[in-house]
Amino acid sequence: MKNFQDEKQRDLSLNKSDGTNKFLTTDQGVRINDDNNSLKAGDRGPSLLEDFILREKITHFDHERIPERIVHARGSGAHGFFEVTNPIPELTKAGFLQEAGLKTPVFVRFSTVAGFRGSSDLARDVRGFAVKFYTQEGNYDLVGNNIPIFFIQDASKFPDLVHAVKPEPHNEIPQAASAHDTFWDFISLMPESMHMIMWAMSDRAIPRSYRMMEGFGVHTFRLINEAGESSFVKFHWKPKLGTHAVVWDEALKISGNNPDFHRQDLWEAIESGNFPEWELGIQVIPQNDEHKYEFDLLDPTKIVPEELVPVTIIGRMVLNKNPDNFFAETEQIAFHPGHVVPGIDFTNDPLLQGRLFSYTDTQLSRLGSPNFHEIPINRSVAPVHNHQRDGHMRQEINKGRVSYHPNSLGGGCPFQAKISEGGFSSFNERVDAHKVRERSKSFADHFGQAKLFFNSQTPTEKSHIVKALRFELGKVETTAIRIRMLGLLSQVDKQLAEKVAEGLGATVPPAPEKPINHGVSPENEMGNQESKTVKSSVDSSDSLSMIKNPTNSPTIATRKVAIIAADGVSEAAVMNIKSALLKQDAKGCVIAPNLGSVITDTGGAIAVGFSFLTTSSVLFDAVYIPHGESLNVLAGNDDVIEFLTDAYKHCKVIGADGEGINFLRDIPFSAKLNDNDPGIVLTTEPATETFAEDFITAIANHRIWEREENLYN
Ligand code: HDE
Repeated sequence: MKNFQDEKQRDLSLNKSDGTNKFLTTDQGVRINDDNNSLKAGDRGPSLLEDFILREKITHFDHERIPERIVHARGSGAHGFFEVTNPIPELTKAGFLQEAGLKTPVFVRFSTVAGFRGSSDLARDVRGFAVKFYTQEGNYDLVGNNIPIFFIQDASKFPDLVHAVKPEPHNEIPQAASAHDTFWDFISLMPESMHMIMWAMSDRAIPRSYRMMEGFGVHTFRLINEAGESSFVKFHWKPKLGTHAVVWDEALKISGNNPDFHRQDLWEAIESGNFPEWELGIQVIPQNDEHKYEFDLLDPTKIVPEELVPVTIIGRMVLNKNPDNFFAETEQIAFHPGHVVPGIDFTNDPLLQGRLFSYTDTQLSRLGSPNFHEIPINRSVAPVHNHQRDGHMRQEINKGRVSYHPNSLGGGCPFQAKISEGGFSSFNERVDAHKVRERSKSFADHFGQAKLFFNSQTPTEKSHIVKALRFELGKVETTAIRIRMLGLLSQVDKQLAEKVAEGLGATVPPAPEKPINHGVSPENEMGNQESKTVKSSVDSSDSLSMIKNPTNSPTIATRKVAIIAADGVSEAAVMNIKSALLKQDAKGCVIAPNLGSVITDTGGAIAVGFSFLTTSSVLFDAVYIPHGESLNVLAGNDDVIEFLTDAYKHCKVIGADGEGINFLRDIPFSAKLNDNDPGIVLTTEPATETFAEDFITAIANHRIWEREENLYN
């Protein structure tokens, strides 16, 4: 079997350049003799207009920036491959899904939605999860998110949603945050957003890592087989490392300490050979089951519960190469849900239909030309021949006098492909209807699946949702908006609304306020539809909970552990933990009052990774306090107390041995320490394998939620 895994890298190599051992030149290839001084009339005189070297350099610099994406501006990407594990020829004729073991190159870009390009990775937000497959039949883009549904049902509301969540237009505040009046004003008037709000207020919106989040195609798509038969499909990416989040207070602190937290995490994992991996799963709904469920498959605010249609794994994706140049690859990549290949097609989901227009349109202003497909990262590895011509920055030199079809002068070339030759043909769907501006009645359930999601959460997760809503609505200044939101929340779950209300010092309104008209029909206050609740046929779904999620795998690979040290630290203890962590592909990093190295109890020197000034507890997954004279040096140190207190508060595992145990008991939070806390791993016998094993097992459980105040106990 021919594998195409490296094909895109070969293609990109045509455009790569490396200045090592080369002369410095102008853009025209002229060697530069002095790059430090402009040409002047005398060494103290004015600069001369004829200085083409200066003019070229400054002009290029002046035009270096392109508009950032209106949404998903901040992102990070990587190269990799997709490998078929379970081919599905009976469902689709897409070539890249036909044979087990077949590998197709991919580029993936993860992103936040609301923040500007320079904002923090840790905003409470949906994450984009966009995958470009460079297939032999052309580019296929699966442009999804880490949440399987969306805020709105119709594309016409997207500009409103984005205007509402972006910084407010009069003062451009707040950056990368939904916790402000305009967002919640809009949401409180859009009951269809309630299911998505449950997800966005859950810990899904503050992932621990891009490598630890699920991805979803969101819309229902179609698969088309060789016989032209269609099935509906939902796409799922399941991370090998499980789905994990940070806690909100931690997210806020990470934003200050390292706004590039996710970007760096992805970069470092790939550089160190710990390649992030996901499985691709599909939920397949036969064409004849289109109307079988209590929700509409075309409604992007609904999931298909896995209890009704299980997810079948068909392949895996591995990210194994960082970009060489952020701008050329991550910034210039142009995704489009309309980039499909034969065997994959759209449905009439009205949100998807609007997206099919938007993505080319936005590239025209962002990348500046209809030739954006020629930019190396966007270039298809399948041959491209057509009669599209000219335009800004055209790269291709089309030969011959013919640029139209049909033609006889060019022998009819390039010629159309029959379907049997791989020509794309749309699904032969029958459409027979009146032209209307209406929302389907089957979209009117705005609360059924919001309830399903909330009911599926563990008490810890429910408690986090309440706290997130208290935070977000607490930042809203207009009381009426808060109250309107409480009314909507009470339709999801009474207790949820009451607990949020308690934090806001408000009361839940007895009857939810009727949302004002958001449609076009003046005779109906709700626009074209009455908001109603349809009971989900599934009461609770484990796959919706991160804590119960079966994809959680007990591994500590790539996790970071802080080892608190100073001069006099036990060398055996530090080395024992370091090597035990390394065996699990995790990393132990020594943190000390100063950089350089610490002198150990045996007179050796251990390199310090960070000082307390240059790092923070929130950048680590666990903390270890080795014994030794170092503890006397560190006793009473405010930085150490803060470091450990944050680790404790953020439910992280803390390990200590020997006198380290007493050291821990002197930290103020120890008064709250529960003897049964599984995240406090202590031993009087330092540097043993058993201790390292216990410590590692505890870290693999991610967080010790029992420590938190739980509003649902
Ligand atoms: Fe997007 N979206 N979107 N979106 N979207 C863009 O395209 C848009 C939606 C998603 O890393 C833009 O190139 C409309 C849903 C991702 O480059 C723009 C609507 C989902 C990315 C655009 C939606 C997404 C984008 C901005 C409602 C999940 C980043 C820059 C009709 C399935 C891709 C760009 C990357 C980017 C429009 C809704 C995912 C403006 C009109 C639903 C992951 O074209």
